[in-house]
Amino acid sequence: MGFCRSIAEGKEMTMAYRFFYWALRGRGEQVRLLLNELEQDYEDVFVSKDREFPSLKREGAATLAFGSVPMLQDGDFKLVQGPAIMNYLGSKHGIMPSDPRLAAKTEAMVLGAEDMRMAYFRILGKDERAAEKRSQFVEGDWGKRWLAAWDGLLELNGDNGYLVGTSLTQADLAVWDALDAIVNWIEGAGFEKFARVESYYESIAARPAIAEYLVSDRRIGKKL
Ligand SMILES: N[C@@H](CCC(=O)N[C@@H](CS)C(=O)NCC(=O)O)C(=O)O
Repeated sequence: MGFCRSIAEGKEMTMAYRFFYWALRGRGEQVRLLLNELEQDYEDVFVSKDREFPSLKREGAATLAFGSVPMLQDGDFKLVQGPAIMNYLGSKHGIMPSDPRLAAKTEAMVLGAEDMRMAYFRILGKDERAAEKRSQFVEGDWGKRWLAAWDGLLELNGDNGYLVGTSLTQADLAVWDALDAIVNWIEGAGFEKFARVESYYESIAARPAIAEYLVSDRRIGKKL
């Protein structure tokens, strides 16, 4: 188990990460997946809109720099923006490639996952218009844009089960989480003819730490 360690009064203390987000998957789940994969101790601080959120916002720029969650606290360091949190953890725990080009590609893919997640957020809703947008998405961008993109990127990386390089990066979990949200929550969105993306999705889900987390009580998996 990895910890953030500090020395206080001659004694070694362990400090777990604190992760601030709603009690939802949303933009937070990718970070929780990554912390689990990295076997890091963390506390889920579930922020509620009418209680903790206003008081965190009152702390100003040092806490929620843009007035939004997610926020990761690592000791006295606080970081916002989901993709930046993913890249920080990837780089701090040594899964971010050291080659600058591969590192930049990894970041680009975390942002690509974020774009896909945003496309998914935009079609959620209970009204008829939202339902219509969902079927347009399933018929259109889901396969033609997103699955085709991940398929091409996996092939380009040598079909080795990772998006960048020869081992797992934070991008794989960012992408996995957005794929998982869509296939579970958008009716009709499957992997269709994209067998490569499907087997990639399954192989990430089968990683021991991820598989354990996915069935644990800790997971917010049943909520959007
Ligand atoms: N680009 C930011 C977007 C953050 C964001 O919009 N967070 C939402 C929750 S998912 C939020 O805090 N909204 C503020 C509000 O609802 O007042 C990120 O990726 O972290």
